[in-house]
Amino acid sequence: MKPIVGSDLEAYLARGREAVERALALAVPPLSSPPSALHEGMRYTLFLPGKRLRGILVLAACELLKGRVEDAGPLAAAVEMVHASSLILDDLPSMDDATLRRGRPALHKVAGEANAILAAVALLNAAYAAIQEAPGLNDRARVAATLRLGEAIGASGLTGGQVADLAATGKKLDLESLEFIHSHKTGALFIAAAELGAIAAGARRARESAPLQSYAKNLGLAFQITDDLLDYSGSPGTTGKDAGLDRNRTTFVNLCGIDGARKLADELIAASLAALEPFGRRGQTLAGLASMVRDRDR
Ligand code: GRG
Repeated sequence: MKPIVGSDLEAYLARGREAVERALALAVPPLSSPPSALHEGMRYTLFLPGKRLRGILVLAACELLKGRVEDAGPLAAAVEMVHASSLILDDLPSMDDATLRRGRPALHKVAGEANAILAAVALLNAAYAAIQEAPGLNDRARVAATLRLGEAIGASGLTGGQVADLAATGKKLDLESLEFIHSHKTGALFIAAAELGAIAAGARRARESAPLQSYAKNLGLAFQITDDLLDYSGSPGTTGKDAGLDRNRTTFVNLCGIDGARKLADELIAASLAALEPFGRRGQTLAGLASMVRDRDR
């Protein structure tokens, strides 16, 4: 599978980011709604510059399965709202105790902990509302998207992964336990993003969405490994996040070494590309996203 590369990839990602921003602007409740402090909090992290990778994945998966990209917009917005909610919660003093997010102070630093928690909860609800109000989806698709996103957020996804991660703080883990944590904490939302794109395209048969799930599963874990590599060697000026927050945790870098982690990420990216083979040339854009994850510096 040959990915789109260079300026074609850059242009594709820029168009994807713009489409996700437009969908978010439509989906997020108006700033004029009371109470203004809550609505400002909901927008703060959400509209700081993120890569929008998960939202782009929703749109690209829909496009791959010949759906209408505009039908997938509200689902891309829902996934990005869930992602922003998870970042706000993850940054709290009781979790990662991070000070910096997307290049700016974390929400709890500017709005206080209580307001940050409430903004995160309200973003989750806005995500579900976006699915219910999606104009291009039938009821069956809305139910499927709601269920899949709920699974990804809950005990068998982000929340379960986060609890396992917090419980492991200060402990030495083996590779299997580390993969369990991150396939839930990070990977689950990548898989849900690809599945929501497939749902927007009207895919019902496992034959269509199973390769996408396999692509997203491998991509999500590779993304986490590159995140660990950037936590180790990236600079806050480029990543927009605190560096070295992982020093009390087992990471792919301190477990496998830099070269070992790099090799594992490359293998997972190769597996994600292989999963796209059934789609032929149409898989080029998702292959491009995978190469971006492999080579990213932020
Ligand atoms: C109820 C939504 C919810 C979550 C509760 C807090 C929590 C459980 C889970 C934390 C999940 C989390 C933040 C995982 C880390 C994933 C990760 C590597 C994030 C960085 O993503 P990027 O680099 O960020 O794509 P941008 O800013 O570019 O979007």
